[in-house]
Amino acid sequence: DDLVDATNKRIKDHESRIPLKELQTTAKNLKTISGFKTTLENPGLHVIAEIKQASPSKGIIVEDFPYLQIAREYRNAKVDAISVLTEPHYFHGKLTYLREVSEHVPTPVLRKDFTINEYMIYEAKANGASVILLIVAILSDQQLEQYRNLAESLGMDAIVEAHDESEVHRAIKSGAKIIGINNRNLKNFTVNFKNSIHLKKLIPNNILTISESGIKTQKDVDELRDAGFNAILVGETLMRSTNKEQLIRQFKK
Ligand code: IGP
Repeated sequence: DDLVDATNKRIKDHESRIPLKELQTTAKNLKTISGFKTTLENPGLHVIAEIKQASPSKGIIVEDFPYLQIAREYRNAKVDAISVLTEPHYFHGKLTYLREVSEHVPTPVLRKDFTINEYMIYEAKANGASVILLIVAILSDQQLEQYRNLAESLGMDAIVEAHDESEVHRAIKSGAKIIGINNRNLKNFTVNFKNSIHLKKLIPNNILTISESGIKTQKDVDELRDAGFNAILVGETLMRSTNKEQLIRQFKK
């Protein structure tokens, strides 16, 4: 709830600086990479690598934050997408990180933020995003469907994020084409793959699935691959790694 309140305040500030009309024009004219969903449809476990400096559960993760260099390392390791945090208060993110990363590497970029209105969707596209995140816990059924349709009409894909059984059902009902299961319990920050592996079974095979958060070891990755996930989203483990390329190549095997 704090996060949603903070997001509301932040977006109000942006709206007064960049009017919706202006953003819509930029969003419609900007060429971004499409085909994230098509990539996930290929066989194998895909990797989405995240760029973030901090998180609510860990605080500052890395002091040094050369985000463009990290983006290039991810790209060299041939990740399937790069997730960029744009939320400023809890994750120390910035919209400019999203825009610059999208300008520097030819890899689809996910805007990782708490999308709560249409303004943020145009803003994502106008800053180079190929994919947005829609979190079931903070949106109504109507918003989930409407926001996904808007994203798709702008040539983006939407990851619909769930972390319990009822949220998975709502994600499916909303017509999600890609569902992200968050392994992290947002109330106590514990991570549980078993939960994610159980929830995966509730999702029809025509919907693509991503396992998100708390992925550390090769064993974690193998377990998620065996469970049939199409992709994993890895943040902290990669941010802390001194050889990101090698770690990603290993995960992909
Ligand atoms: C990455 P981790 O534990 O590998 O750093 O997690 C990602 O899943 C996490 O950042 C995340 C997130 C979110 C962040 C998942 N859902 C929603 C912000 C908003």
